[in-house]
Amino acid sequence: MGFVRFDTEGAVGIVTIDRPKALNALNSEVLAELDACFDSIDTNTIRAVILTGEGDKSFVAGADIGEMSKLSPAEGEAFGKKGNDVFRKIETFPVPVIAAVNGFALGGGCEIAMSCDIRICSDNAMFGQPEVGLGITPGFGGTQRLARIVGVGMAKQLIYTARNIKADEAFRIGLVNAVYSPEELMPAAKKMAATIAQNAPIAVRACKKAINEGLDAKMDDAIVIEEKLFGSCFETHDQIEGMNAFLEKRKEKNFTNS
Ligand code: DAK
Repeated sequence: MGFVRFDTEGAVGIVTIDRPKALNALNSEVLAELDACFDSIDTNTIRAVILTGEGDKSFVAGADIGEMSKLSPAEGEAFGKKGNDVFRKIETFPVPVIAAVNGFALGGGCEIAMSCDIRICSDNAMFGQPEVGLGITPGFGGTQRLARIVGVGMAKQLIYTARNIKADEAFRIGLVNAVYSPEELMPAAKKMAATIAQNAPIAVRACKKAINEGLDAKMDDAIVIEEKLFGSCFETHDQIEGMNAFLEKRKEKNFTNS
């Protein structure tokens, strides 16, 4: 792959968008490679994924404006679908995905970060949905996910004004969970991913599914989604191992995702 790298550290996978000359902007090739990369991840061995951008300046500076500028309405819709399919794949990926936002996260960059489970960033990060200034709407789920993450009023303000915000404001409004110096960002992301990876994968996956699917459901239905996933954990190896470890006062646990 030319624009997307995949590395592993133990049970943690690291996906790096590697197109620094264009500040990691998302063109069709990057989107296709991201799609193939997530498809190729072995979720039996990888228990948490970090998504980041190459270089110290930009996470993803948006969809590729050069490529988009020449699209017809039908091509624009197809480009939007290509992005949305990849972003939805990340959002529903069986294991948690942490966005380590190391600089600009504008337009499609903010949107891909929002399709991840958790966002942390460096103190030079900048977020925004500048699309209305380019004569388009956010097209990779920004109108939907931003409102769900930071609330309707704040999402509308950010989208209608096309104003970029810095890391401290992104933290204040809940768009990111924590802010680090650029040097501390990846170690922090790896530490968080490793902490997730040491828990029972079967349970972590069920939690992701319960939260995601429950958010789209009415509370009465959402509770049933949780009940069913809770029930599905019982008599698994990992439930027996986790509870036996507690009862035997044992720190080491051998979770197998089974
Ligand atoms: N696309 C293509 N190239 C980009 C780019 C982008 N989004 N962002 C930066 N680059 C390229 C620049 O053109 C430049 O290339 P060269 O000229 O060196 O060849 C190189 O990266 C370095 O950028 P700058 O020289 O501009 O660097 P600066 O530090 O001066 O400025 C910046 C950094 C991030 C402030 C600036 O580059 C900038 O404003 N970039 C554009 C940010 C932006 O507006 N992003 C949002 C794009 S809109 C849809 C589907 C998707 C979308 C919408 C609809 N449907 C089909 C419905 C998504 C839309 C977006 O993401």
